[in-house]
Amino acid sequence: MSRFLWLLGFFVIINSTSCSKKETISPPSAFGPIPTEDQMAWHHMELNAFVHFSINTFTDKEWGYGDESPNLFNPSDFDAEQWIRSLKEAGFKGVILTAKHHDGFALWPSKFTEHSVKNSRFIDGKSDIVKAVSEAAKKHGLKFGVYVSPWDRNRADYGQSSYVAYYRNQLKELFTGYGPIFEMWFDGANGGDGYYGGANETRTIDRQRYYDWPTTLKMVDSMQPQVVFFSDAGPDLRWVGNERGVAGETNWNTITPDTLYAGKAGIESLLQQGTPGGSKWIPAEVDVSIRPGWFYHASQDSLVKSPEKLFEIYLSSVGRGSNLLLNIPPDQTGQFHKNDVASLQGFRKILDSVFQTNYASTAKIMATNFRGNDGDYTPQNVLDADFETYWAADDDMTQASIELELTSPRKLNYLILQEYIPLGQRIAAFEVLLWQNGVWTKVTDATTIGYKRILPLGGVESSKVKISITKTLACPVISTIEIY
Ligand code: FUL
Repeated sequence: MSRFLWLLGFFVIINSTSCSKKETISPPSAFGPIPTEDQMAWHHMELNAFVHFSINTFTDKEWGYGDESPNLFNPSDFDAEQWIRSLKEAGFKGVILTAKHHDGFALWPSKFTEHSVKNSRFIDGKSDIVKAVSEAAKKHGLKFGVYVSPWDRNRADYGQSSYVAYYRNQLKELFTGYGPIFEMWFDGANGGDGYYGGANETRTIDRQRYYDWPTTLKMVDSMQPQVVFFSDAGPDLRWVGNERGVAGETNWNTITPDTLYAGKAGIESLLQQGTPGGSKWIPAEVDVSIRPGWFYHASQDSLVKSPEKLFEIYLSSVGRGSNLLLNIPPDQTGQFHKNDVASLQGFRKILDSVFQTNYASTAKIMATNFRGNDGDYTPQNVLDADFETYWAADDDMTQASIELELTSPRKLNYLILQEYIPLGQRIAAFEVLLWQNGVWTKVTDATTIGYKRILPLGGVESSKVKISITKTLACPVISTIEIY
């Protein structure tokens, strides 16, 4: 090689090195409390099932008194795979089983009580419903969770410290014997009348102190660190304040847990809405039953929620940034009733047809601003299917808008937005405008987005959509935009 060519080559190398070296623009700093990795995994699940199945299924009750004979538990054709297959086909990602409801009957052969499946005539006391369900879930790729009622109307020592030790022993059995558990659910009904080993009386406990929850949760956490704990007030997931399937139209994942106590005025709307600037990330979970009751009652066979009603609930739960925990109670055969299965199938059909073609994926997109004009934060990032890539504005931009131009005019039914919540929840108000007859026309407005917001657009025909963010707690960071 001549000396000249060698020198030329050298310059090319130098030049290309300096061109590709770009100034790094750092991502926005996290704003306020942010989700843990386990909470984030929970957010991504969106749709989970609750299964209330126990002695109550056979006594036609919602709350067993605690004096029921274990023999009453006797499903005629138990098939956990039938539950899980129906759930999987409908798109559910996890299932939470009532391992123990308030009557104290254990759905696994607990060695700490006689009040369990081991004393039922079902398979001569050889059944283990927790095992069957956890294994079916694992086989079909659903995550498994447990409801373990702290209130136990069967135990003679309920109210004493020995009962708390008993409760912990049962948790040890569940959290060491049944594989990974993604969520532990403990409800707020605590204390009242019951059998209590024959005492047949009313017992009240000090809800704040009796269970010593910090010790119990630490114990569970040491066995299975990935578990998220649900209770009325967290620590990982909060109750949404109602059992109708409705999260707040304004729904902050943040809340200050000390402000949550039973009997507080306005507690339900506080749980529904959360608090901007709350001290902890405790998202709301929306629990609701597909039937009027939590347990199966033949008298409610005609009252199963329709696919349309389930879709409405989906919009008011997942569509408002929460997860839906939909209860489907097996009947006395030990399977989901055909009416419930048909509703789940219809629900899936609606979801598939409504969210079939995402017009945003082929749209042109621009934003009033993107962070440091850096390609890592460009608005194009909201169009890919990757939650981890996002559009972010500069730090001082507390208002910004983003515009999409579709390949041709379409009838628009739904808009889906997702904030990149690993950096915190930021957006407090926004408007959606459609280009109509040569002008931008507002079709809807809303407050929070959070993990996901789904807004109806009313079937209006348009080729351009604008999202104008009018109020934020920090610069907006959006992960996904979809238009159907
Ligand atoms: C409540 C319980 O009292 C109901 O029976 C049901 O299990 C519901 C999900 O939680 O606290």
